[in-house]
Amino acid sequence: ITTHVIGYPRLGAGRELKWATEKFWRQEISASALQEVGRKLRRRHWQEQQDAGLDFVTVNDFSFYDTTLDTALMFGIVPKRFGASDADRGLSDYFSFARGAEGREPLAMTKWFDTNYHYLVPEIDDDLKFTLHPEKILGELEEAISAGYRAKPTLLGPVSLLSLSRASDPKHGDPLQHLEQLLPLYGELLEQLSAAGAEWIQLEEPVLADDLSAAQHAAIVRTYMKLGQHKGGSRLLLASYYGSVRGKLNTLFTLPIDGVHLDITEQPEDAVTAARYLPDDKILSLGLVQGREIWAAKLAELREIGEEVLEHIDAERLWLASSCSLQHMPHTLEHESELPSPLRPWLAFAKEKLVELRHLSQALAGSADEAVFAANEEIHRRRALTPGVEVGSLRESYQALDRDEHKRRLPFPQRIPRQQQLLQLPEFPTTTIGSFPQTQEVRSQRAAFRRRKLTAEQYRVFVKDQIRNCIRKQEDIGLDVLVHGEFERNDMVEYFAEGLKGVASSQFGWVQSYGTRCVKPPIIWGDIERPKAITVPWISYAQSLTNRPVKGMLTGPITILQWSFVRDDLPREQVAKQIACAIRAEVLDLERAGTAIIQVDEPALREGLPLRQNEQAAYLSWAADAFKISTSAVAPETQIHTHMCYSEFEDIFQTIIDLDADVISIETTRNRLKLLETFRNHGYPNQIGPGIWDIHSPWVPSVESMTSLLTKATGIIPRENLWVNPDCGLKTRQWKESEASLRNLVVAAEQLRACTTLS
Ligand code: THG
Ligand code: ZN
Repeated sequence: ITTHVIGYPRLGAGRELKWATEKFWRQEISASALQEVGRKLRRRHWQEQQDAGLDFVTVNDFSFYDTTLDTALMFGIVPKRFGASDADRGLSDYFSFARGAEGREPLAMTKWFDTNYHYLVPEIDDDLKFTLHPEKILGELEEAISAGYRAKPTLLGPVSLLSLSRASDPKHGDPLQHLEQLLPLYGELLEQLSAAGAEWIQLEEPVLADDLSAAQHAAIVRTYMKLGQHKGGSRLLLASYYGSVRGKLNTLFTLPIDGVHLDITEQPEDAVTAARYLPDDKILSLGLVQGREIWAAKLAELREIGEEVLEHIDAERLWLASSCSLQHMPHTLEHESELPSPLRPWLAFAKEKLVELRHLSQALAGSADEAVFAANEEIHRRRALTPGVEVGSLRESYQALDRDEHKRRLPFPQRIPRQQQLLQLPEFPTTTIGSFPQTQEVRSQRAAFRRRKLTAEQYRVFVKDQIRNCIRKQEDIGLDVLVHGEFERNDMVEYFAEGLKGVASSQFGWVQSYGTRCVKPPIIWGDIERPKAITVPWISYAQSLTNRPVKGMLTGPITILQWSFVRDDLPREQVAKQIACAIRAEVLDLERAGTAIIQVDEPALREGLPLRQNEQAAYLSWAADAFKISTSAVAPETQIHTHMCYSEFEDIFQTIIDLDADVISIETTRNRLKLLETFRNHGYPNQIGPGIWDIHSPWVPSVESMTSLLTKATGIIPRENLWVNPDCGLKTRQWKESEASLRNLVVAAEQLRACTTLS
């Protein structure tokens, strides 16, 4: 029984690649020094795979930024603005695709399937001539082979590569039309890998788990019929992941490839089906160890699946693997010393998953370490009984809530006049999204507090100082609805997680989000309880400084869920509702403390949408419920705001209406006012704050640019429903440009108010 992983985390357990890359960007180290860090990390990660007893190490899962970018460059997919495609680009050129350079926009970045990883979108010019640049993959293969590893190179397959790309000119539509031009280069690459000694080559086609279009389906068949002729002495493993391939096994099994990798974590019954029909000339790679969850495997269950599979195929044709690349989880538990004690044995990060694979393969080969299996069973038995995992009193209150408390007491048309009577806001009220610049000082004071160099009291005094300045500044600028500025928060999800029971934080559990940027997702392991108010002291303090309304600022339940590792012993829907109950309590505490406007942000609502259409309606329904549980307990006089930044709203529009927030602020500056038209066309009934300042750019928008956008907005949305705000938080901006921009924004709102004839 052969063992391998689809891919391994690449930044290093201490995020070494991040630190080195950022040093290179600041010109503190040379390109060759950065290359050396890359080499050492690859070597170390292969050694970890070998030490754990895997039969293959995976090669070319390494990247200095993103493997989709690497694959695009391998085939010369470079838009014209970057100049002629050139075989040996240096590292600086490489990073310019990701980060832009003088006069050159970077490639777009977007979410990678339904993970929290983001990839760079290859851009295909209409007249692009593909060219082969295999140096990276060949170099890494040579590196591994010469170091004595049994190396399995991997790369993204052509159908997924093209499906994830976009045409530079949108009129030229479907990038799949380039398949015929691209295939010969993939063929040539396979021949070169084969000549370089690759025993197996892994081609990744994650699109296989999507709802394939007829064209994609045909492209898969066409591609592998053709590539099967170019593999030389190598063998081809076609890898699917992020879900079941469902009805596509028949197709895959007729292709001239040598093995199929299936992610069976979603539908374990796929394993036996596949084994039963597996043609004699193929191997089956069973992705049974969770590649993107951090929970220790239930070894007995997986062993049983393996045993059933072995009733249909010989051990030589069975491979065991992670379901997908392990890049979506932290590197190792080894350095964690502050996890709550019962939690630790429940977890397995990437390095620990390798050991799970070894134990499974040994067991299936008849030499199980039974003590390990017994201990694993005991851990899972005890986990269910651990205090905090299931809290009876909480479960009862969640159940009780499920019935009828999802709705505001009055409909919007009756709420809004009451709110207005209380708030007395002018037409076109001005506000911001929540955060103000996190200066170096704010970051370093928080770091000092975390390292216990600052007492809690000293830190509190510091944050209050920041809040006071921020309120003064906003009053001076003339904004109508103020915010406290969020100086006490690091990452918004981590911040709330720290205030909740049933949620743990790791110390080093970083996961790559994109490039060198990482997140440290909280670990939701038990029933969620909010022992005391989280934000109320800060908001109350801010409100005590001014007569203008200060918004309470909260992160919504779906975003907290989406950006955490979630327990695997309760449906996500129920975890979402538990978080919602905690937010609901916080909302009520804020209201009790006199907060008239409470904003509950859901930037991740859209990204939680399942890939497959038949799962989408159920998700949208419970996601909307969770938001409504969070926000519906308040009096009709209390105004609920929400904010969403990524503007692919089309397919979730009814849900946005269903949220029934009194005011929604959205990003509209980049796609002009198209989004507002969408809101109008769907008959959006409540108030809207279209972002009129693109905070992602450092430019200060002029008054005219903003009045122009607002004037156009009044042609689409009734003026009494419009708010005036930037399109996102100001956390990453500087104070100087923020202040100048907000002053212009206030003037723009005043001009609109003065101009009563416009409509
Ligand atoms: N928070 C969380 N998840 C997220 C986002 C978030 N996922 C989606 C999206 N936003 C990802 N975007 C980013 C943007 C910036 C950073 C990470 C993800 C970032 N990270 C710092 C770094 O890697 O240096 C670490 C931050 C820290 O030290 O806390 O800048 O907003 N949860
Ligand atoms: Zn935003």
